[in-house]
Amino acid sequence: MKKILLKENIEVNVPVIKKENNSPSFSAIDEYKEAFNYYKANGYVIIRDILKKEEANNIVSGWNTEIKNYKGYLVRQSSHVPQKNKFNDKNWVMNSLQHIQNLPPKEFPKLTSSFMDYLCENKKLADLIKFFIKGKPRLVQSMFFEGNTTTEAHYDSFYLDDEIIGRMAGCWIALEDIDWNAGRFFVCPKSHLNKKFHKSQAQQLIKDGLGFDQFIENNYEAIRNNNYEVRAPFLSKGEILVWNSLTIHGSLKDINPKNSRKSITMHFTRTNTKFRQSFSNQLVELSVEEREFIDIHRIFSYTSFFKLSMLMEAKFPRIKAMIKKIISFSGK
Ligand SMILES: O=C(O)CCC(=O)C(=O)O
Ligand SMILES: [Fe+2]
Repeated sequence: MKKILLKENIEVNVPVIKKENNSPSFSAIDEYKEAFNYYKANGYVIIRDILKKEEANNIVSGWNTEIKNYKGYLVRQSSHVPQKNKFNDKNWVMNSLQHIQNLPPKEFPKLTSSFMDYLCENKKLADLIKFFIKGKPRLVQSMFFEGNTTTEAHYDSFYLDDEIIGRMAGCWIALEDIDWNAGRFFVCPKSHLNKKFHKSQAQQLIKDGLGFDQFIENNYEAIRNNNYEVRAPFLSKGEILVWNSLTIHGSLKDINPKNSRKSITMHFTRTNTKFRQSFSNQLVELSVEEREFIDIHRIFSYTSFFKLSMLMEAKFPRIKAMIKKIISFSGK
């Protein structure tokens, strides 16, 4: 076990080996109900037997050959503007990718087909999530991480959620064994039960004229005040951690790590319901591509026009912001 200081007065005991995990894991083959009971009580659960190790390897191979050699701009999770790959000295891509489901299959055939075949068309994953969120899953967001981006403590419902608050589930999918110092994903068990605090926060912060920094600080305060345990379980290649949209989570910092943390996250709401954009307090309709097990929402597509606008946004972020301002001003 290693100790990492998450923030002042918040320590995390990070398991180095599987045996040190405080979290049980459940099989997607025959332990649905037990897994769901654990998820309901704790706000997260670890699932095995969904993604095979060879399948994880194939996804990674698509990432390595296609994304790492790609020279253009892509939409990133770690940045507001589209970026080219940023490598560290270990050759890991440090700017995490957003919306794998939107990548054009022609340019990224292996990554897109393995993502679709092994995850979006995965009946076991779909059945499990369907059981958890009580409806056919709709993929609303996905991300790919290689190098650690260190995500501050938050809960996703603050940004997005199902029409019913607390019905969205996220999946953190390990594509390699995740080392204790690689920027482990962490969760605060039972923090999803603090519903009153979670539900009112976004609108309260807007009312008070406060922003995201205050939101992050409030989450650390909630961890301290409620004495939440912070767990950063060992996940081996192919294992999946499912968490609830109201559960506080993030990823730990690393110090000179030996390994990357190749992983995918996916967020699911129930299809055929409105989608909650919490910060703007709006319920919106989403168009989806209907598929057998999981419907897919694609927010944009990498058309030539989109590529050009990404280039503009990346090169002249101020102009784009100005245009947005003018449009919203003239719309009033
Ligand atoms: O892996 C991470 O750093 C955080 C991912 C996350 O917060 C999410 O996908 O909702
Ligand atoms: Fe998150």
